[in-house]
Amino acid sequence: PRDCQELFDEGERQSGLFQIQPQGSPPFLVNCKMTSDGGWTVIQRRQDGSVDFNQPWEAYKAGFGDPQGEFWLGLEKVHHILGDRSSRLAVQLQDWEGNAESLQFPVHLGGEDTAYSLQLTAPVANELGATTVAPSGLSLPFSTWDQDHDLRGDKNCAKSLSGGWWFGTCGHSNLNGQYFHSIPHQRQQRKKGIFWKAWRGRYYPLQATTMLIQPT
Ligand code: MYR
Repeated sequence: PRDCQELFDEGERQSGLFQIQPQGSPPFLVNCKMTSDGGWTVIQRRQDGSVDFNQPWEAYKAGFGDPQGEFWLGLEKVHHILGDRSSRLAVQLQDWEGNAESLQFPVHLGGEDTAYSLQLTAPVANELGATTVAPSGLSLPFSTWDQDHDLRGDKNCAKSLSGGWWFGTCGHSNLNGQYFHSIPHQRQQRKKGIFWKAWRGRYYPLQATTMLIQPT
């Protein structure tokens, strides 16, 4: 099968690790989450701080971590799974008080020649709270401390925060930030954490996150 959705279409209903082979790619293992609306591929999971997410470009490209625990699947694999298809991204967030939030939106991801730019339509980018959005939408490249493509000329978001992400202005979100087991007193520390501003705010380090994709 080329992705988790195809496994689902073949009748698989159990979530877990499966080998897939997207077009033009060698086979590799992924975590599939089977739900009532189909098969999703898990591309990121944070839950206990057991894996260091402050990694350089090559690591974000290839992937790292533990498929049974915390991991980043890797931009090249995500790009292979999505290909040129339009897809849905789901983001699941948990705070330290037992609250959960779940978001879903359509995305398109470019290849390494575009620094794995995330393409969002104008309505979606606006709904997500992007700072400046052209009528044609938002194209946001991926950044790490050693490859700065963020939208801030004066700053390297990945360096002043932590981890690799589709950074725009540094303040929107960072699900690959540093994992804190309790909320640090100092803001300077807190801002390096895992955050989603539109939910718990800029300075609230989240307890757990999962990111999933599904070609549509
Ligand atoms: C800004 O104004 O700072 C940019 C706001 C755009 C934020 C969009 C981030 C969404 C990240 C989702 C990951 C998609 C994985 C395929």
